[in-house]
Amino acid sequence: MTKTDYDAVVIGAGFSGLAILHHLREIGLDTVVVDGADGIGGTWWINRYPGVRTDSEFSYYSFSFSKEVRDEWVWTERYPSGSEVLAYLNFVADRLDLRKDIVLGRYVTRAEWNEDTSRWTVTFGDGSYFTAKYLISGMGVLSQPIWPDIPGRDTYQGTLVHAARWPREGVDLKGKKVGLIGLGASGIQITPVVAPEAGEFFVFQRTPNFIVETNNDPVSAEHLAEVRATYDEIFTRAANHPFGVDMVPAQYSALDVDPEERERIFESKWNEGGFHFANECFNDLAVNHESSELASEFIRKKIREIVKDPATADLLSPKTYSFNGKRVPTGFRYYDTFNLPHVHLIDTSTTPITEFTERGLRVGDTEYELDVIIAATGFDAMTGTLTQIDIVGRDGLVLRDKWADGIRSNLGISMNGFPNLLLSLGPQTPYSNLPVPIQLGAQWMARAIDFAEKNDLPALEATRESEEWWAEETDRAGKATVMYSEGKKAKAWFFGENVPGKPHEFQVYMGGGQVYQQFCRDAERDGYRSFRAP
Ligand code: N01
Repeated sequence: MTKTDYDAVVIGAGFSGLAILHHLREIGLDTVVVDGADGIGGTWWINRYPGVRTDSEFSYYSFSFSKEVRDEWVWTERYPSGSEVLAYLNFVADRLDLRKDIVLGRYVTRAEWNEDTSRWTVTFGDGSYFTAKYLISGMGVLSQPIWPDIPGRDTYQGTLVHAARWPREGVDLKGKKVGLIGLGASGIQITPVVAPEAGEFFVFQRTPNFIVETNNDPVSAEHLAEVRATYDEIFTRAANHPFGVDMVPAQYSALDVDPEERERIFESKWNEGGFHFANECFNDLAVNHESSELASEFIRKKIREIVKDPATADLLSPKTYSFNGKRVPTGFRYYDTFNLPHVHLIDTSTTPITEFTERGLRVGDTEYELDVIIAATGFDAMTGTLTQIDIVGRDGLVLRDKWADGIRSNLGISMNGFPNLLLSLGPQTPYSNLPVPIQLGAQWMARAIDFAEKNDLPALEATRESEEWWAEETDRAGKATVMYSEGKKAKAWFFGENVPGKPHEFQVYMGGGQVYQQFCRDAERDGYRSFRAP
């Protein structure tokens, strides 16, 4: 008979699922990972849009816990492509012999806690099920794509594709009239890669972003050897950094230096590329509106230097919010793309896209005929994957209903009413380069379960008090950043504003990854009392 009962069921075979499986095996737990997809890789299996790659450098966009993996895997690019990260995760699965405990092609539709047996029943789309004492979500934070709320989507007769559901067989763009809706991190990666393929490329922009441009260099053998030799220090620095990157946080404010010095620092970090600009110039670009505005003005100047047409440069320059007011995307020659004669930037901030038509998109009185429309319009972030399936806890409580008026969790890991349900990267966890909190979270979880098993705890379950404390701390930390402002404020997924009906609250913890990890260590030192609901 096929086995159906386990100590732990982990949903999701991406970075989280692999790390959790590895660490739960270390404490002797009989664990299975399930995933609805047909391959290992999670986000990196699903996301195959043109240009998909990391926007963190490989040295800290990877696991540190396996010396074999560190020493044997060969990274080829400073910012690895999606296919390289996917290959890395498959290598991790093989090298750590994880594959035999991963079941693919099983989509979870429901998970229900049984009070009599103190076990979860995890049901799949085909009606089959597994049972387990512990249920762990590794479903990712940005896995539930959303379409734009533009009428007439079914009317359109051309090829319509969502960036996060790019067909495995690809999309023929050669010489085609292509339209792109959405300029978050996905659209910004798509733009420079699709533009040279397309015959005409129409980029529909509602809100411009501040983009930190970078070069993507090949990784030399010397650099790889140096990273391998110092990986523990790299990971420790990333774990102690607010955003989980291997960078030394700047020590002073943008307001502490004179304008010439400020310009020199901005320029040198801009040339280092990507998040170096965001993290290493000054210590207050994310928390002080005046400093953030100085960085904004520097980037606006860069846009004017790169983009030849002044009107296009002006449109690409955000004015309604300042730098760090939204999640900052890394650009790989994004701004340069707008110098190509067949690339057209269409401003939809004042006249929104009115409708899909049979042949394309209408904006006000103008119809744009398009062979292909790409929607890079984002995700029901942080909670979407958890609320779109029925997760039923104690006394029939459904997680979706628990969170209807606001997220409640202890450290984004556990919810009152849901015994032995643990989340990797739940809502209210840090805004970060994600492999760092994923690895630390998997290790914390393994220690917590080990403690629960050795001490015969009835279950790991957040207390109500801990949920209120964490909701207040998440709110306080978010409101201390430039993401929050009564006046000049960006509309963004981190605040739940991109999904109609979602409560407007901080979905992520903005107080710093290192601060969050300290809270997790404190809970552990305290014998997990805030995870022992009466
Ligand atoms: O989605 P987004 P994303 N008409 O929500 C626009 C991670 N990620 O997939 O800003 C016109 O950021 C919307 O416009 P506006 C990363 O954490 C990481 O790009 O609301 N436009 C916006 O421009 C990221 O933050 C990586 O005015 C419409 C866009 O759609 C997160 O995923 C790569 C519209 C949505 O942007 C999400 O990024 C990719 C409409 N009706 C993603 N509706 C890497 O690290 C929506 N929009 C490599």
